[in-house]
Amino acid sequence: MIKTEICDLLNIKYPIIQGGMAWVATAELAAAVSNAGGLGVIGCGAAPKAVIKEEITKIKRLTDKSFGVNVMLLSPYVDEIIQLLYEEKAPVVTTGAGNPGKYMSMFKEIGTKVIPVVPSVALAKRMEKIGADAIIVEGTEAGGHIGELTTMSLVPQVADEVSIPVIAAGGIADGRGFIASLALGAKGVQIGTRFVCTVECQAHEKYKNAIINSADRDAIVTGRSTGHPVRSLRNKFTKKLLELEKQNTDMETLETLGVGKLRKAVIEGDVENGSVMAGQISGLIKDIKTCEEVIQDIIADAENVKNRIIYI
Ligand code: TUI
Repeated sequence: MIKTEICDLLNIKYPIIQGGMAWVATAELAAAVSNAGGLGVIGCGAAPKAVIKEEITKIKRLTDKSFGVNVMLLSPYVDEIIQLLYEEKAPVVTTGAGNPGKYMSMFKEIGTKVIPVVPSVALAKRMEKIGADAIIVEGTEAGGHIGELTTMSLVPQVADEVSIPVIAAGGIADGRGFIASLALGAKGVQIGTRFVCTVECQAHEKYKNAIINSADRDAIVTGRSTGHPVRSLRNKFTKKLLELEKQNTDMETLETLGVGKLRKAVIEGDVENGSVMAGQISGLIKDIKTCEEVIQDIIADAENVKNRIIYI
């Protein structure tokens, strides 16, 4: 049985946290992950307060287990979302795409565990200093908005520099990735793409199939030229973006082109003209399982991998 300090900190059975993916990480998905012994996380993306309030009401109906809410700090609604999470006393808050420093004291006051996602050692150290309970160290293998360093190189560097627990993210989808993360010094993992391809995930079937049908080199990066790199599956939309980037198209035009494209793919199922955000591990994912099966398979596989390592 694999148990780490993350389990006690977050009141969960397995140290597996579900990525707070915008549009994808609804109350249904998050509740299924929490009911399976991990930490389900509602993804706020750029949704307004009323939408997230409904999701929180829903998850409280669907599970009696702990859960988290991911706040995307570039959201125009970030202040009202934070206020909502304060009122609702969210058990766990993860943050992405920025520095949650100015909200930390509010959450401390109500006992909410705050776990920022960081792409560097410097930010990890800053987060520890201002009172983060743990940190999610996300490598560039991840889907969506990404940093530059790989999980393999970033996780051990952060683990050596902070005392709070590290959670590895980016490129993890099975027991091998889970054990590798622990070997690098992490106390748990955050998994996104693998949870997209689950029965309980409400994303369009075509989005799930795009991941299942993808191969190793299909999860590519656009937006490097604007300073907002995003990883998604190669399609008509990424081709157009990359062409425009090559022509040195201005940042504003490129950013405007991205607006509404994640919704287009996740909700409408337009996997050609929409943004199919997914990580590099997409090529490993071949089927749709329940969240319970995903977690049980990771844990069982992790035990096997662990035993095999001893015989090297
Ligand atoms: O946030 C994510 N992944 C995301 S957010 C998202 S929505 C979006 N869509 C289009 C463009 C931009 C956002 C889709 N996927 N992952 C966590 C993450 N956070 N990765 C990298 C970071 C990060 C980057 C810079 C965290 C902090 C940071 O700090 C900069 C600073 O010092 O303020």
